[in-house]
Amino acid sequence: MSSSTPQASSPSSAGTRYDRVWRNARLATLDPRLPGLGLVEGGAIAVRDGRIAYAGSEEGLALAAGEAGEVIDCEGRWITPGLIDCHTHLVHAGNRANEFEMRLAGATYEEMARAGGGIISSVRALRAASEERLVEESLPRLDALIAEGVTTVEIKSGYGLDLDNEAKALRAARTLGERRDVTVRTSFLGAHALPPEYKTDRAGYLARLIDEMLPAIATEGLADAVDGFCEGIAFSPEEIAQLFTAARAFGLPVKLHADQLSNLHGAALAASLGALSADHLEHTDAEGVAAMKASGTVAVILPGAYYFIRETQKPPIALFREAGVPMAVATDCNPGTSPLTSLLLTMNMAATLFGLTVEECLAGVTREAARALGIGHEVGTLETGKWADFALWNIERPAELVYRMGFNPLHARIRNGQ
Ligand code: DI6
Ligand code: FE
Repeated sequence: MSSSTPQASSPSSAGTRYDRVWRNARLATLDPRLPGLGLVEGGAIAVRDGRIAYAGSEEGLALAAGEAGEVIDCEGRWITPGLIDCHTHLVHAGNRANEFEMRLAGATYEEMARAGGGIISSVRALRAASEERLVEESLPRLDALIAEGVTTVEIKSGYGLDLDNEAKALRAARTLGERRDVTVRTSFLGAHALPPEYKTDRAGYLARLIDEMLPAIATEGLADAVDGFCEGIAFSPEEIAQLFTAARAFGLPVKLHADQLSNLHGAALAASLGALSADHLEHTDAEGVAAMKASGTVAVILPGAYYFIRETQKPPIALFREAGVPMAVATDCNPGTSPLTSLLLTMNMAATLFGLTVEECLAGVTREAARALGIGHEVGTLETGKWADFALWNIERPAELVYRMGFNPLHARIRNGQ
């Protein structure tokens, strides 16, 4: 084993087995074969070609001199998988602070949505913005997530609601992934709201979604998944079922905003269509939970929206826990119901508001978030073969990541081993 002082030599030196090794670390691997957080004291991670070649005890690595291009002494710091925000609408234009003020004066979210505010006001703003402007407005939000150790982020469309503007938003999301060192996964959320021009023609918009927008977006490879908002103020279970059946025919996985404001049995619907995840779930009942368990659908818990619109109905966490439904935790970053760009604070909310444990919170922003995006085989844990995405923290114990509010103890963020 090398000495405890950092040493570095050329990563290209001949005969090296690893490009880089992080040693003298405490690992929260989130390896599902280990109990709890999958802790390894006195741990090391070795990386080759951007992927984890070894994660475990230093003794197990038994590194010989010259075997690693670079050895980094972590000085006992904690390492977790890179954080994953698996549900965001972070590509949007403008903000809705005005509506926030109206709600403080007594209006409800649903009242404003029905009065033409809400999502539709963000649709007007996004349609008026150029693609480059959208990228520029969204970058600070992405940077805020990255600054806390996020290495993968999901970004939805849903404020365009016609082909050109939905495609513009999805391209902007892809561009964000090129401008920053982060993995972006996109979801097509054309079924977010009825656009103003179809206000009196639901069937017309649904036909357009299925026959025009979805095929074009799928063919251009702009979306990694298809999402929908199943709600009284949005789309019915029957409409969502039609759209998702079409999405599956294009080979696209589906995920659903389900049971957020009322119980339309969206969770059960999502499960019946093999959804990767059902999200929000405040009003989901025991049948919905059982259906999700049977289909392996991840429950994405979004405490930011619950908090911000002062919901009182909590998602059935105890039922998910009993049934063994995996729970992810995400910001839902959006201008209307969750203007939140801190995944650390989101974990605190999930614990404080919904009673998630520290282990559930941390698994929820790593392993289970990866699963909710269908990329659990690539990221989300510190396991051999996965991308070397991880975060080093200045903390004494993992609970600190959940406990603090508005403090960022990130020491370093590694993506693809860099
Ligand atoms: N549920 C939400 O909380 C957001 N979208 C959704 O389907 C709200 C989006 C907005 O108000 O702009
Ligand atoms: Fe959302």
